[in-house]
Parts: sequence; structure tokens; C-alpha cells
Amino acid sequence: MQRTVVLLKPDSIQRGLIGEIIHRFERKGLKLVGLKMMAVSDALLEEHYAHHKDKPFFAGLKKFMSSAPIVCVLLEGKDAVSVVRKMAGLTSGREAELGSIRGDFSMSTSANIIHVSDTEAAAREEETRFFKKDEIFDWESAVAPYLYGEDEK
Ligand code: FUP
Repeated sequence: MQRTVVLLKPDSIQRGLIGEIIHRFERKGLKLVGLKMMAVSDALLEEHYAHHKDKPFFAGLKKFMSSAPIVCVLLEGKDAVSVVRKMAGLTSGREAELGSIRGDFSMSTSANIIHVSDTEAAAREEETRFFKKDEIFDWESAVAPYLYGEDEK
């Protein structure tokens, strides 16, 4: 099964949306295999957002991401990367589809509630960036037979 990383950004915790967002992933049938709160350092942000380092919004992005704790979530499921991307919606909360997390909870491109891995390769990198091995739990889901058909496992 595929894994993907979700970061619940400072606006999520400030607005009291952590439970609501994790609830959506649980109800969808994604398996929670990692969960922790973190004060994200400048060094980690520079690594995570390296592709944005020359953008005009980079300084603001770093300030925003360290303004309150973030919550790191590791989810597992079939095609988890694309499923979770769809659940997050487009980057801008104003353009994101209603029903998606950003579409339902955000009015902004910078305060957009959530980061999700955008490719399988990024998900693998982000898993090691945000989680130590002993913070990842390989537990057996008792409801797996009710989430997937035999041919989907
Ligand atoms: P996404 O993959 O949807 O998180 O979007 P990007 O990688 O394009 O952007 C990463 C983060 O940079 C966004 F979540 C917020 C910030 N950003 C801005 O603040 N302004 C922009 O114009 C674009 C991105």
C-alpha cells in the first residue's frame, strides 16, 4: 500500500480544524500510520520548500509555517498520494472545489490549511523528512476487508 504525508499547517491548529481534517481521512478509509505535533525549524522548511526558495512568497511562507505548531500525518492506502491530493483540493482555497479540504475551509493561497505530498517520490522523501522510523506504526487494520475488494489489495 502507498503512503503519503500530510502537514496540517499553523492555520489549521489556530482555527481548531485538526480533528475535523483527520476525521475526513479516517472516514475515507485511509489508515493512520504516523501522527505528531512539531515546531518546524527554518532549516527543515528550507529543505521542504527548496523548490520555492527564489519565489517572492518564500519569506512569508517560512514565517507563516513557524508561527504555530504543525501536525504531521502519515496515511496509508491504495493510491494514497492521488486520493489525498484530491481530498486537499487546488492550492488556492478560493479556487479549490467545494467538498475538498481547502475548498471548504480556506479563502487563501498562503493560509491554505494543509500540505500534501504531490508525487510518490515526494511522499517517500517527505516520510523520511518528517518521521523517524519508530514514529511509523505498521498495524493491521481489522476493517481492511470492508475497505477493499480482494483484487485491490
Ligand atoms: P501545493 O503543492 O498545493 O501545496 O502548492 P505549491 O507547492 O505550489 O505551494 C506550496 C506552498 O507555497 C503553498 F501551500 C502556499 C505557498 N504559496 C504561496 O504562499 N503563494 C503562492 O503564490 C504559491 C504558493
